[in-house]
Amino acid sequence: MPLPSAAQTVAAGAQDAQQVDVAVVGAGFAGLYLLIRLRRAGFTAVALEAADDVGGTWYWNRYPGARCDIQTTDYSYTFDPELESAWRWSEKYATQPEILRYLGFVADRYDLRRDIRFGTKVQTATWDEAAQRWLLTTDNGKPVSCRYYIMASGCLSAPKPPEIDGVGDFTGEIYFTGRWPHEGVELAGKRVAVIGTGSSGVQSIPRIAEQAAHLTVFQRTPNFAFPAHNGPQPPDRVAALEKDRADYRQQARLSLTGVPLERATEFSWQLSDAERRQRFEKALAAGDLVAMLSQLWADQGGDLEGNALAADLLRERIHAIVKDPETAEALTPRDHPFGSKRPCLETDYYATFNRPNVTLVNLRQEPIKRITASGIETDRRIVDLDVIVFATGFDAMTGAITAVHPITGRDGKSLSDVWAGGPRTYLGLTVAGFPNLFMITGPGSPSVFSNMVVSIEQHADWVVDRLMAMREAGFTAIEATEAAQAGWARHMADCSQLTLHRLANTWYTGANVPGKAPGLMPYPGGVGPYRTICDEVVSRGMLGFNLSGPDGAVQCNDGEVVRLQPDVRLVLNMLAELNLPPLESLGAEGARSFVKQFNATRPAGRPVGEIVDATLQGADGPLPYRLYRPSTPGPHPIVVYFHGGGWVLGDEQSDDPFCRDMCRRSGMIFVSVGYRHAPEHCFPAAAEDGYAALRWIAENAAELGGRLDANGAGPLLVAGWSAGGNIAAVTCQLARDRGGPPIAGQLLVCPVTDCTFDRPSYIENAEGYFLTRSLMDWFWGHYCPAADRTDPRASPLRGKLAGLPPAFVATCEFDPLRDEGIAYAEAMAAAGVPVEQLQARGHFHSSLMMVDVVATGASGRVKMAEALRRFAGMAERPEEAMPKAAE
Ligand code: NA7
Repeated sequence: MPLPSAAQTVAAGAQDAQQVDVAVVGAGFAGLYLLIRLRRAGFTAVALEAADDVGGTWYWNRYPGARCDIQTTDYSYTFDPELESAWRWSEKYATQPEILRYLGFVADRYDLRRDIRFGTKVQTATWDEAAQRWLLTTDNGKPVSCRYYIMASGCLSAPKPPEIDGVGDFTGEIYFTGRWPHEGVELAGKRVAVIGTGSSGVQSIPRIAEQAAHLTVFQRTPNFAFPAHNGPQPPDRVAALEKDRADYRQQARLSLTGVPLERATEFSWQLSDAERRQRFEKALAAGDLVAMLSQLWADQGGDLEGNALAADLLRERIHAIVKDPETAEALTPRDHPFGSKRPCLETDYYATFNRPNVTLVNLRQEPIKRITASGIETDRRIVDLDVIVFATGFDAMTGAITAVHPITGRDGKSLSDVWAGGPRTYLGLTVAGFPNLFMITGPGSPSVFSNMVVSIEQHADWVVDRLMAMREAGFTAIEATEAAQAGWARHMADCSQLTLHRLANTWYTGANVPGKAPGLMPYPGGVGPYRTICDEVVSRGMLGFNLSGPDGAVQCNDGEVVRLQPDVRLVLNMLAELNLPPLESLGAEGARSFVKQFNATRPAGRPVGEIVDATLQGADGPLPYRLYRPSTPGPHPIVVYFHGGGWVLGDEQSDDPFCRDMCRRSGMIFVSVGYRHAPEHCFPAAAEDGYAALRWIAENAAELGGRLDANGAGPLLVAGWSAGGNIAAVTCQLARDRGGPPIAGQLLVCPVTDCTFDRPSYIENAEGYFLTRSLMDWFWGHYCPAADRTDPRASPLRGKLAGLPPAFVATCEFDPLRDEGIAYAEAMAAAGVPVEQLQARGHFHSSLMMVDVVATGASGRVKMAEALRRFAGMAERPEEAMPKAAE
């Protein structure tokens, strides 16, 4: 007899199943809110919860000292103002019992328990393609047949196995912080070990030390921790909330972390030591994770140098508290940037190590060999114990979803298999191949990088709103497309470039679980941007989703929701919000003063060795220039630099941050030339000034600090951006044709190389990304009469290209000038010129110039600096030029 097919088995199982529209796993913050929303939207729903009561993470994590570490003002539901006034938190950081009471209060207030099956674990979840429903089998009671299946199972709910030999041999008591006994644990008079110093360890260690006869802490990696200063809710935070509750909550929703705190805008190098210390002390006094992670200086999160300044201050504090220097040093994190691993809020944590009944064992020096019947044996000692507490963490993000039960999607695909190489999701909410399955705060969503409650509400709202819209439109199935999912993975990777998370082994990246595929799992782009992206998916016709219904109804608007680099997206959104008139409508003077004002708002460039403002001899009189000298000992090669601005705007100072950055990275002198502008000085004034400036700089190289070779001439290079790239390219052609001086290399960044507007990049990007077709038309109109535009001094692509210096050509994807830049690179290569290209994905015309604003452009500048050094015959980058930012 043939075996029944999977579909037949599912169909048979469905017959006696509990039938609901939606099944939810979990009755924590997410599950409870989902039930409220689903019920209000008129869906039948059931929540399946393994525990005997509501609470989720707060049901299980009952260890001594367990508290939230986002302030309770913010760690609360916000969907119902009446609920907000009905509940008062007693502390700034509530204890686990109080949070559990809160969730119980919510469950009662909205009468949720009647829709929750407690003590029930889902054992399998299988998509029934024919019925377009999920069938869930459980370990307790009927299976469940549902149209939609929502995992609200939390990010940190699958405890990690201890991974230490001999656990089973231990004859004393063993506890996990994440599964702490409800009746509590008697520790008085006992010899206790805590393994692990993450948040759970840091919170529980001081409390356990107060009770135990002796506490031995086994630490593998020290964490950054700073005081919680718990107590009553801070009056200023409460006042800010009460002043305008709706506005406060809205600010939280639009913020990066889900907590409405202003982020620091000044960079570390703009502050004195004393100012930095003052900011640090203020954040320390605030006792707030988000404040310490975002209010010191703008470069603390994404730049190693800026980060190290914060880390040093935190390290100093540990040594000030802990009396034994060896213990203090062992507790001092030195192997990861601050914030790259989840920092902890502490109450008496460091002081606890001054107690006579507390010992720290540094597992980096003496790893655990095994657990024995009587205790723990390391390389150096045997510690006899009555109790071992594992504070060793969780199989985070994915563990809660895949380890719970097999999930089988379309065509029998297993979610564990699909995620074998790391989680793949669209928006962290859905997975291609798994129709009608949603995750709340899943991998790929802001989740643990945010105030979870804010993220949970956003997710639940988005999902339930979608289900309502589908019901309205007659669709019964929704599934992410592969293209959208792949795009999301790219966007995640782009966002993670802006952080330092890749430099730490953490549960954020799966590194805490042996064998787990590495990769940053939470979405690092911030809750506000994330929310706008989710909304954009909807406003663009459910972009990246396949919707289907009975009778063959189908809708699929496939595509990637974010193709821009994340910081480019923010910059462009910000510019769009300013609703500026087009530059070309301001007239040349108006546009110039706008650019001046705009540039004044940029972060000041980083310090270089020296800056000199002086004049040089142009084609028809003196021209101003600004020289940037590296702080490394000279002489240095010189780069003659031409700024951007369409031959009309800008000056020798307008690309200041770029010149500073490139001077530091390349270890070369940059001389930014103030060539003459149109319409006062039309073609070929700028081009001729470019060549004249090159000659003058070559002749005066020694005085400028330039390196000279045996022939008395050092490597001289040219570079330029946009119209300046045009001048740089033309200068190379003129130098070749007019007898020098020799040029060692040319760096052309988004250069204008041709006068036609018919390449695809002009069409695709005609309107969108600040530099528009109309603006280019205006620039050309000012600079060059139509009859002259094909002159190679205006359109170098039309000139002879053989014999030009080696080139590095950078182009940006969302730039009208993209294709002519690529065409120039290809044409030079075809003419035998050594050419390197950078085609910057997700960037716009100004990206590579916006130093410290578009941080994702830094990796491009690293490549440019390397190319310049190669052109100049310099092999190694000097220390100062090493990338310090997020590349
Ligand atoms: P964490 O933050 O993952 O901390 C676990 C700790 O346990 C951490 O110090 C680990 O060291 C340590 N650990 C894990 N496995 C071992 C083994 N095998 N041997 C020795 N030490 C080990 O979990 P928490 O429960 O503290 O906090 C989780 C989150 O909950 C927290 O971040 C907040 O978001 C709330 P490692 O660092 O891996 O070297």
